[in-house]
Amino acid sequence: MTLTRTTCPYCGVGCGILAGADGTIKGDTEHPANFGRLCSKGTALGETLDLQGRLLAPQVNGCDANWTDALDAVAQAFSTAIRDHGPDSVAFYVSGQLLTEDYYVANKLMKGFIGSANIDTNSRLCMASSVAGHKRAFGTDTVPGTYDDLEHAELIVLVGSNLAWCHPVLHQRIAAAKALRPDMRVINIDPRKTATSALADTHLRIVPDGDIALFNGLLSHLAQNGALNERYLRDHVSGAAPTIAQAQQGNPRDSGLSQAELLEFFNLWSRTEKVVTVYSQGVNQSECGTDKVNAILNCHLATGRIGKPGCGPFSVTGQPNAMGGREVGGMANMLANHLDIENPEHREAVQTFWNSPTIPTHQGLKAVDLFKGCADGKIKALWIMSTNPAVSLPDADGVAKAISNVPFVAVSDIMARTDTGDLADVLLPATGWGEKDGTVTNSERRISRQRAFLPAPGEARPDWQIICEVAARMGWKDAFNFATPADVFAEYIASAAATMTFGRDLDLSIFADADYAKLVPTQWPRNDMRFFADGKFYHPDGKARMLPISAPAPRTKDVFTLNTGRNRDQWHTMTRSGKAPRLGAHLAEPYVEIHPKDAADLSVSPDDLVELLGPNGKSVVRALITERTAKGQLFTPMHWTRQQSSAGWVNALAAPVVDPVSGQPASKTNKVTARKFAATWFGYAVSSMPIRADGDYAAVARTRTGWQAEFAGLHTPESWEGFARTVMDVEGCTMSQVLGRDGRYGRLAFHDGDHLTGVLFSSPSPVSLSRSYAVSLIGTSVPALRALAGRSGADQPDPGATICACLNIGVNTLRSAISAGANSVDALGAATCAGTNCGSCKPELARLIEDMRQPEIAQ
Ligand SMILES: Nc1nc2c(c(=O)[nH]1)N[C@H]1C(S)=C(S)[C@@H](COP(=O)(O)OP(=O)(O)OC[C@H]3O[C@@H](n4cnc5c(=O)[nH]c(N)nc54)[C@H](O)[C@@H]3O)O[C@H]1N2
Ligand SMILES: Nc1nc2c(c(=O)[nH]1)N[C@H]1C(S)=C(S)[C@@H](COP(=O)(O)OP(=O)(O)OC[C@H]3O[C@@H](n4cnc5c(=O)[nH]c(N)nc54)[C@H](O)[C@@H]3O)O[C@H]1N2
Ligand code: SF4
Ligand SMILES: [Mo]
Repeated sequence: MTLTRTTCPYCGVGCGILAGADGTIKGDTEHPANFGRLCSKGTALGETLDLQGRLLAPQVNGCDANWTDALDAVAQAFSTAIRDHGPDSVAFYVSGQLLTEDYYVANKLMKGFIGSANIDTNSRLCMASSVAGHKRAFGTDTVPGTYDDLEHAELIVLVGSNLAWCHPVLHQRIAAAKALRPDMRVINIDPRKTATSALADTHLRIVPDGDIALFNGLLSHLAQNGALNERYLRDHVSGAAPTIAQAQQGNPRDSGLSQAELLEFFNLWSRTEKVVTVYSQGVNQSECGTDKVNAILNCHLATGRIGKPGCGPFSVTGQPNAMGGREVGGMANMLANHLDIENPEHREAVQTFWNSPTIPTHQGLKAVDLFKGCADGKIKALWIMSTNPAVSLPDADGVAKAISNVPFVAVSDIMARTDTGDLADVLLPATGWGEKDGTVTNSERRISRQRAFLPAPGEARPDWQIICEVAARMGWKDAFNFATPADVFAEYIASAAATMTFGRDLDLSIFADADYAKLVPTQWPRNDMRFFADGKFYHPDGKARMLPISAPAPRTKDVFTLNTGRNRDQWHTMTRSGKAPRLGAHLAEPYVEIHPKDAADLSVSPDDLVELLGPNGKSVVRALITERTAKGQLFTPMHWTRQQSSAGWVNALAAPVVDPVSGQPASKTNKVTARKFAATWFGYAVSSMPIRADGDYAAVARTRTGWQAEFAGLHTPESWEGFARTVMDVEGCTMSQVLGRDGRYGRLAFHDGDHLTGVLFSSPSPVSLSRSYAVSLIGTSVPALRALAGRSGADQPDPGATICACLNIGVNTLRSAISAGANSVDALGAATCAGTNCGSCKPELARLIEDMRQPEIAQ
């Protein structure tokens, strides 16, 4: 089997992968991001490559169409809107999951040819505050850090980052470095205790948005204790005095930490030269996200701890090409190549290079405003590519309505059914990972190739090609006459060279003569060059800027603060990761982490459902009672959509509150109320066929034998058979059932010939039976009565929810091994093999051991 060298399509770590057409996936030992390591999501990529559910042909108004008709429809709708209402009446909403080549042509088409800056991206929900903070401090959006710095640091501060789940290979690299150098310190700053906290020496549980109070406190401590780098400040930084004065006005206790915790942190930071501060969405996704970024940068600038090995601020990117999108300028407030729309010289240089008829003179609509523009009727034609805004934007139901309000909507996706695709007039089938060629830039500015190792399925085409086809039909054939992604890449590199006269950081000259086919992972500007090593920044005076920042007023506590984020084994709206049975088995339902005292106040017991109510919508999710979340705070994952759940998409609850500087939504601090969901019945179904997510509460997940679903409702269905037939495809199957006398209990089994194809269990209380055992019965010739008994036979111990996704090891198996004396992660690995493949579950193994030592849930 030939293996192709490519790059993982998930997170911004950008791991190298060797992939084969038979689904073989191996970590690339030669890739400098991962040196052969992979996490659970990367390892399971082979299970996501099947064509089930794929969009294989264009669709116009819900019917299969040919490419000519579909592309004509898009070009015509856009051209007509521009003719009748001007260029600002159209918009593209794109994604950090597009490849650089796709991004480059989309940006070129919108800004240089349509003449509007209405192209924004899901990076607005992700990296916008970091971009804005970098620009304010450095004069440009430069990420100075490298992964190597993490391994050479003496102190790593993880702020608002669940690295163990979201950048698992970086987490593994830090864990390995710490094992070699036990003196290395790791501090985790997060209102919630996470899997990442297990790696940390100290978890600082700040209040939500307590970061500024904390870092202002640190700055003022550094100033008070003679720990500033006066020389560095004099030569390379402006704004120090007013910034320090402002910081001294604040009260670090507003961070929610005790005096002792503060002092310990301040002293450790102050005396440790090599500090890397890693930050992510707990910083960016906030009403004061940009200010949080600058509060962190202020401390690094004040001590000159930047531009040197083993130290510096490090904003880790989420998506595989979040960085590439920033580089090409695919955001509504950027031009191209890190240049500014407002600068006439920049505009002229870009327009000249593109030889384009026009160039926008003002910024376009940022994501949240863009969808407001759709709701208001300002946007007449919208094209969404490689993102699922009807799920991922705040006020998701309002956004879905806004999209429906646009007269013409095109969606490019790889899947036939997504919550956003369901609203499109034209669906354009894109080739997905493994089928397309291009480049991505990871968190440390390293550009790597994604290479195809599978044929394009059906009629799918690469995104860059679809965009160029539309551009040609709109009259700009010559400017979009690219034959291959290598041609697009070459033009992009040339465009960066043509605009280098402005002395910006984006120097891609190392790629000028690159052989695209053989391109090896390469950092810009050069593998051995460190940004800011010479103390030169990109403001006109060559200095960096410290910015006076004030902390937000402490929050009122009348409602719950709903924090949202990610699970270890799912990727965003689950269109790909949701296909892998072993990933679905980790956490199979949408849930809310709730503190035991809050649960008690709401009379919520384990396994109950909780209804969350926000200003614009509500959601129903399973209770996960835990002290990991603080009292008054809740946490819910962002992954569930209308496709797999009936009430689990959490952004329905969110108000579109944004950071005023960056326009990034504050996804971590939604204001909600909560109550017990008064279910009168609960159900659990397994089937070899897809199950529909119908009813007041439903959550469907893949299993290794098909699908499973959890159900609950406010009104008990009149007939369990009727309900089973609504949600499962059991036409033509024989049915066996056991019903309770009052109709409140039901157990139904459906056989196709001898084979069990579906089972439904229902009862007035949460259904307690071994899920993994029920799953194992599907497709077997188990007799109905045995299937309906629902208990795991003595010869079939129930392994419980999967913790180790690679080797399929469940929580019950692990608990037994811990009870039998396996009291360390290594011992547990030796006893059960858990954690011995990719290692992504090691933090959870550690947590499990800790939990069993000291019961976590207070009674
Ligand atoms: N498994 C998995 N990995 C992923 C992704 C995925 O979908 N699944 N997505 C990728 C993408 S696009 C992104 S952007 C990254 C995101 O990666 P992360 O930012 O690490 O992940 P999140 O879970 O969004 O949030 C991180 C943490 O911020 C904390 N937090 C909330 N409020 C605050 C606060 O006020 N201050 C501080 N200091 N912390 C706070 C949350 O409790 C949470 O633990 O992950 C990437 N990796
Ligand atoms: N509440 C809450 N909301 C959040 C966040 C949060 O922490 N909390 N995080 C935010 C962040 S950081 C992010 S990055 C966003 C992510 O949110 P989205 O970008 O909306 O989520 P994805 O599921 O990654 O959507 C990608 C889509 O592109 C499709 N796709 C995959 N490959 C290709 C391809 O090659 N071509 C095309 N055309 N399509 C493809 C997929 O099938 C899928 O439909 O969510 C944001 N929303
Ligand atoms: S850490 Fe995991 S998800 Fe991220 S790039 Fe590496 S293998 Fe992919
Ligand atoms: Mo993201």
